[in-house]
Amino acid sequence: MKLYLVTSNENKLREISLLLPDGIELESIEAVASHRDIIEDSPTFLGNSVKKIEAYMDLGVPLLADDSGLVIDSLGGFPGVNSARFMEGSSYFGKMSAILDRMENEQERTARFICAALFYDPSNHSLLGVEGKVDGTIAKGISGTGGFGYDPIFIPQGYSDTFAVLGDSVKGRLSHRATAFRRLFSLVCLCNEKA
Ligand code: ITT
Repeated sequence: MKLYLVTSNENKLREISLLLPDGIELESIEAVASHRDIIEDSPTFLGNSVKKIEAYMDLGVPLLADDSGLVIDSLGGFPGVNSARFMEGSSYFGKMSAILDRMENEQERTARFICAALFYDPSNHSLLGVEGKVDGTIAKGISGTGGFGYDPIFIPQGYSDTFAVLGDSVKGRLSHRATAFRRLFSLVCLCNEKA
């Protein structure tokens, strides 16, 4: 079965491609349709994920979507659903520096990445949704070159380096996205077997 991921973020496509079970292939939606602007103004990750699916439902192909972000407790959940739009146009180095400045004297550094993942089956118009999360803390500085986005400031629980230092093998085991899509793929396979 071929699934189409609604994203313009190549890093998501790469990370999810590493998780595919036998029998499932993945392509970017932009391989079969031109880019469509999606207004991600829902207050929840799930709500924004639904908007991504709705934007391409008319194509009649099986779709996947991922809405995700970094939630920092001492900043009241910021940047949360606004993780991509916060300081839009600035580099991630600039965004991470701004966050670290805001947390300069903060001892409470707990945070988590959250991912709401959805599968849309056009044969019966059904949606399957799951959420994945990974707990951790915000580092005191920016380090590492792996991953993307806020990976250079996020230290997953049980480790002392950031996701960007730890690299794909650790991130692929622990991350919010890996947890969500492993669950989602097992549900999709289960539904396929029963169909
Ligand atoms: P699409 O909407 O096109 O899928 P996007 O990058 O805009 O791509 P989101 O709307 O889900 O995706 O925003 C997620 C943002 O949260 C993303 O741009 C990063 O800033 C951050 N983020 C999400 N997952 C992350 C991860 O695994 N590592 C680091 N940062 C992440």
